[in-house]
Amino acid sequence: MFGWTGNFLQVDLTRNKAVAEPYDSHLALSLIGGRGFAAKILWDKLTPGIDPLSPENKLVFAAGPLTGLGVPNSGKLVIAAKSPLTGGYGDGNLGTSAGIEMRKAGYDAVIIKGKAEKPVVLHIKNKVAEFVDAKDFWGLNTFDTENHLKAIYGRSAGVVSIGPAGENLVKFAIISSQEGRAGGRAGMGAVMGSKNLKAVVFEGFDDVPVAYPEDLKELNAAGYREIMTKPSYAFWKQQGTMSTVEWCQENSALPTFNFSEGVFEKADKIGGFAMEKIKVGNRGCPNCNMMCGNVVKNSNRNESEIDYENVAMLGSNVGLGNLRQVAALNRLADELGLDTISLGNVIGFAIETSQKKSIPEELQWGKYKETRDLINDIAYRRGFGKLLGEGVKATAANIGHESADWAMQIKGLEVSAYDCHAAPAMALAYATSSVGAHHKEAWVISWEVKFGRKSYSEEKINKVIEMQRIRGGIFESLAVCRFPNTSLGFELDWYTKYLQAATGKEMPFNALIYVADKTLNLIRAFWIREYGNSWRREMEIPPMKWFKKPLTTGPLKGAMLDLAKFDGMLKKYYAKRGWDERGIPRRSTLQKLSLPDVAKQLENYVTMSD
Ligand code: PTT
Ligand code: SF4
Repeated sequence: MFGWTGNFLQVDLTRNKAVAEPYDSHLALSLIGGRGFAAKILWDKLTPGIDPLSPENKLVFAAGPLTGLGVPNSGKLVIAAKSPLTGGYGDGNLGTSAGIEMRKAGYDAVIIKGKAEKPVVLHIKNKVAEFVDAKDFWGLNTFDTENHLKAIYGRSAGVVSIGPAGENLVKFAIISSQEGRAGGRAGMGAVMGSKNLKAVVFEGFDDVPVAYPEDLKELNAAGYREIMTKPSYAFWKQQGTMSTVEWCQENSALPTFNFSEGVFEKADKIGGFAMEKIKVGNRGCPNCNMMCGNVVKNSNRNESEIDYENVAMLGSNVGLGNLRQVAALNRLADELGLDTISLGNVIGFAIETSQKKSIPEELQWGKYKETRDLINDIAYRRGFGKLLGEGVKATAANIGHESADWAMQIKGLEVSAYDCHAAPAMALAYATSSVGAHHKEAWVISWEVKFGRKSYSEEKINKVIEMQRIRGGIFESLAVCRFPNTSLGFELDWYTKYLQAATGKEMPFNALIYVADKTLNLIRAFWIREYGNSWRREMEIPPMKWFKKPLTTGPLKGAMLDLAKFDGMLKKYYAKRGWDERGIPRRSTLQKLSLPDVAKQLENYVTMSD
């Protein structure tokens, strides 16, 4: 095989064993890699119904056929497992040299099961895996862990690690790399912590076999050049995702006061231009010439790498309008290994619940020190932070008082940073995302703003599906960053050329769409297998706040979603997907996608339609 190494590595932490598992070209061609491989591995190897924080869970690191080959923006790695936050499929996409080193070590994916008796670091150096005592690392934050490990193994080693949040099994703990890259919103860091696995160090020295190495080299150089010619390239390097603050403010979509409003009176203090004033550099993933991580000086006089989501969720959503302070909270979350999106949600929820006097804790909007202390309490599971560390859905269930209405989550995952009072298509994208309310698969809101916000039309459903296929299917399975395409307009046909040069196989765009549908249906089947007949459409209805409490300020004052219309839209979306009215794939759909065995197995867990 060219482009793929043809090997997975199976690691059992209980037995201190690591065994290579070859796989065939059929699997490579039918699911490509990254998310496709992760979904298939979890479907095949994970026992349904297991506790996500038990040794039975499988943590998968999966790269794609372009990883490690110098392709533009290909320094990404998919991390997946059954999510402790949602009980369904969870994954994240992390920018790290760890994926590149993993491939050079000879593996397209590493699958980790079991639980180490004592904390360990897994060190994979080419074909050899060793289990290193982590007593000197356990308790360290993610920055110190990685730096210490690089001092031992060298700066070129690829390291992923967890912080105290992952060790303490906070349900939205992430896995971190390179001081500012974070992945696995749905609690992948907690899964790693439950296995007593502090970090994985990858070192590889072999070349991945490539079908047409000279062609690939030329294409890579041409791709980097082409990216630099894109009209928005210069501004992207200036602000990265941060210009979204101003855009959301203009369009009443900036999450404010726990998604109660879409505009924030101090938005200009936390936006892209405010960021430029405190910016000291750019950072990012390997193999990227459009580095989007904005490095700024924070209020603790050290550096933070900030993105839009982090700033909106730890800024406007908790009422904080001081960017240096927001950046300091961002750095704290990175060090502790907490997902900033879920974190901003649980804090916003806690403040709103306190203001409504539904809890004894007294919390206020926009208080830096109070928020910082709460973040530490969440990571170390102290006081009220212990409950908040379970995620907003579980916290609301514990508190009661109708607080589920303002617990901003879908399928258990806290919503990303776009207010949807006036964005039905974006709400649909959240509702049907493969991991819970994440924007990664269909950032449809910018298209929706141009198209018209009020309608619940078929065009909107089609657009969500199109985006999910490209972003959630193709880019996640290639395990390549989507930003060159989605933010700068780097054309999709580059990727079919890269694939051909790397693998020698012609994979036209239509074939990639088929793989995308297959992957997304496999993930859907995973969720349904876990939930069985308790799965229902209501699980994909967004939080009631967006339907019951209109915006009270800004140009779209009075706007809110319509429940009956949204439900109708969701049903139509299911029909277009070939799913029944509950959102369960029909037998015929799975058969069309060459997943007859999945259909057969699913029948043991849920009543299916033809
Ligand atoms: C992603 C989610 C995002 S999406 C952001 S900002 W974004 C938050 N970043 C966090 C962070 O930082 N620190 C922290 N402690 N928690 C954080 N949680 C949030 O995590 C990320 C970039 C970004 S920045 C985005 S949109 C794009 N995402 C891609 C994707 O999903 N797939 C893909 N093929 N390409 C992508 N390119 C872009 O990558 P999750 P990263 Mg992340 C500090 O993983 O679980 O999906 O959560 O990986 O290396 O940091 O790159 O405005
Ligand atoms: Fe990473 Fe940003 Fe470059 Fe994408 S554009 S590869 S997220 S640094």
